[in-house]
Amino acid sequence: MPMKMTFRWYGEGNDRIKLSDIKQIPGVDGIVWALHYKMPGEIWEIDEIAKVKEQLDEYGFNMDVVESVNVHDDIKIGLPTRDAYIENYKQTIRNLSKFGVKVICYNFMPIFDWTRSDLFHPIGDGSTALFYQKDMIQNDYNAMAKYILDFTEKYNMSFPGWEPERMARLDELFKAYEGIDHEKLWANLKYFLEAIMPTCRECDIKMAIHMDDPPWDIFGLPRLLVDEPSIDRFLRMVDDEHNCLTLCSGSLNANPDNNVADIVRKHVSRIAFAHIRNVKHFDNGDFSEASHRDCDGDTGIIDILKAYHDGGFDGYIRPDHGRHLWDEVPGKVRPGYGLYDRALGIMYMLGVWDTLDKIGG
Ligand code: DNO
Repeated sequence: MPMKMTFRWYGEGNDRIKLSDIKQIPGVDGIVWALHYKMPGEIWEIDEIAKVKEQLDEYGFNMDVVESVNVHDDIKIGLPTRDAYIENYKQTIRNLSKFGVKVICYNFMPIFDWTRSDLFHPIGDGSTALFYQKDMIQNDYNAMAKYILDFTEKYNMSFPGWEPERMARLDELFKAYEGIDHEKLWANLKYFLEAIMPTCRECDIKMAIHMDDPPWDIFGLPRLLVDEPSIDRFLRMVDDEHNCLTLCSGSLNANPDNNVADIVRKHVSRIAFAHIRNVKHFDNGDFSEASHRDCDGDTGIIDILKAYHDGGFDGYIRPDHGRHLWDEVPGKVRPGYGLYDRALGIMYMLGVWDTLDKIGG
């Protein structure tokens, strides 16, 4: 069983889930972690990383994958100040490598990370899930940001990529991105990657870009990693084994035209990190997240796992957003990141994987 199962954890005091709970989920060797209190552009210091290592060591988890070393807006916009932030990023890479980190998951989405219109949408079985109502995410970015920020404030939590300090100056940020079209954003991504690749090689760390979620432009902001041709372009643009993907099945498949299994078959050697999430589509373009079970959504989870298996995938994998089950009500759970449905997702994924191992596919 070459692929390495992981579980995302938001850190002590920042996640109600305990490492001792995660330890009881079969097959999990590594924790996907981050210093969530860091602002984009800040250096992650050795002593801060060491603290997390100590916590993970106590349970025998590896810290090979970091998720959300966020890229400063000045780098995405291509301002002259970007070089200083890139130097900081390189220092963070060096510091992480001292602890054996192998993969950094990041994104290059302007202003917003993942975007949803309802964080606790009832899906008919008593549970709730993240939901995207297309007509609500068209023009009014302030209304959408307010919905998310009211939530984080009410329940005293922060989401990576939704730092209140950045969100407080949204109009200013939108102004700064004026004139940044797809081609400029591609050029700025290339500049960033070419600048950090030598450090990645030296430290043997793979940069694994997360797909844009949802995979289309929102609020007039360009989004790049949206489909197979854009992924092809990205990998060709910086053709280095340290320039990799976090292939997020649910982000891509929010567009039903994207066939994630085909993309896995084509690029398995450049996928450092697999996010497995299932999505259910509605005719009007809305989508809901679903359990990991293949038939509960439209993403083709079994085909995707089989594509990884056939390709001899030996990278890291994790269940992505789950539903909120049982006592996981607002305030008691991070949206999409409860314990139960992600644990069920792991059992489903391992069930498929072990079967393929044992009887072949
Ligand atoms: C969604 C996550 C993303 C991801 C970032 C990485 O839940 O998969 O927010 O962590 O885009 O930078």
